[in-house]
Amino acid sequence: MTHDQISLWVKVQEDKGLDVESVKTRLKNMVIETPSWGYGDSGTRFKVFKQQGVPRNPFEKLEDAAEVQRVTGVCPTVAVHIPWDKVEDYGAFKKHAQDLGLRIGAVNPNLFQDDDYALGSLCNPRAEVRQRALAHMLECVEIMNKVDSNILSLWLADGTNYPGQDDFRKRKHYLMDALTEVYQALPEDARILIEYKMFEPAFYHTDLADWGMAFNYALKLGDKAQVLVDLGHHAQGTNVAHIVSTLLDEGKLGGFHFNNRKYADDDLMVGTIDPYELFLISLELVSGEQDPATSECADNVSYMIDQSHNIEKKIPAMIRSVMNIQTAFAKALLVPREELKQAQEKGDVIRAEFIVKEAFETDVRPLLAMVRQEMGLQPDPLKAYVEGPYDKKILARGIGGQGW
Ligand code: PSV
Ligand code: MN
Repeated sequence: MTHDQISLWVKVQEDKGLDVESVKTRLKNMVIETPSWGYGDSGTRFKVFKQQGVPRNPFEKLEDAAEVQRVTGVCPTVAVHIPWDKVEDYGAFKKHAQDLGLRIGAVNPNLFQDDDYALGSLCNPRAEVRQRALAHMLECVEIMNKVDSNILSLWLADGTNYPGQDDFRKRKHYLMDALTEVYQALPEDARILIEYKMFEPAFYHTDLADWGMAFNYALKLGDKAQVLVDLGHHAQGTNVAHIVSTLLDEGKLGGFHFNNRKYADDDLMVGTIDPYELFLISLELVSGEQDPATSECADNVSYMIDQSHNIEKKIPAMIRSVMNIQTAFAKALLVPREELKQAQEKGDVIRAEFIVKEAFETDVRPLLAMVRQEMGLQPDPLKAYVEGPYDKKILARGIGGQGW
């Protein structure tokens, strides 16, 4: 991207009335959290594929995350998953993150990989299993204290496979009781984000099936409980942007798990299958930030990536996802809100749709190149990674890194 191309882009946008400086500032302030599990080996239900150079322990996962941060500049935090990232000394773990210029982000409990959880964890019909799951959640709260995390991220894999298998309402009460205890144990300034998922691993029902159910628990628990939207967890055709907007308006949008899907919870790289959906979601987020009625909630939304890179290389995949989020967000920032508002109020459907689409179709590469250069980065993070030494250096780790 030449200097002239960038200057021309700025001129065209300024002529259209865009405040390029504030758009740049917003982009520079983005924070996108990457998941420790996105650096490890993963696969499908059928096979975990092993790649050479994958981290062998949680410390090395942080090192990979630091590499993503080095080239993107917007990924200073890393989500961890317990027990996958269980370590002896969390002080040393936190220090390792700090030394790499990172912080620990959300702590994710694991309520799905224990033999005891076949019939559920917090909603299991057996009291001793529920108790065990609750103890694990409380252990994660303890870890939050040790690593200075302020988000407990809950994905509940609980559900049933067959009609009649268990009592929906009983399970609902078990969950409420457990979440109440966890909520009370949360650190002072921390939040619990409740993730919903329509199906899988359970197929008849899941105990937290949709945003309405997650919202209901969050509402009853209190201000420190909010909803987490994972882009792969809805029925085909669901209008996720509308869900985002509703949650924002209610002050209950806590965070995202960005990824992309074609069919179900595919955990593909963000923005690869449906970039327009990602843009429309970004539009709601930007609109939420710019409206004083919703800005407090919007400003605290945690942008996290949740992916499993099965066939692609982990670090470049993560970089691509970050870039795709930035692209969608940059386009959303271009929408002339006042003009859009006027078109909406006049009922000018054609104009309103055009305004939105035009922003989506605008090439924001010059803008992002400029932002990155001003942040002291290379304009193309992927190229910076590929040309750097890290990709080769990690090969020495060999095959057989940590996976699920
Ligand atoms: C499984 O669906 C899942 O992808 C959930 O989205 C969680 O957030 C993630 O795994 C980590 O447990
Ligand atoms: Mn998720």
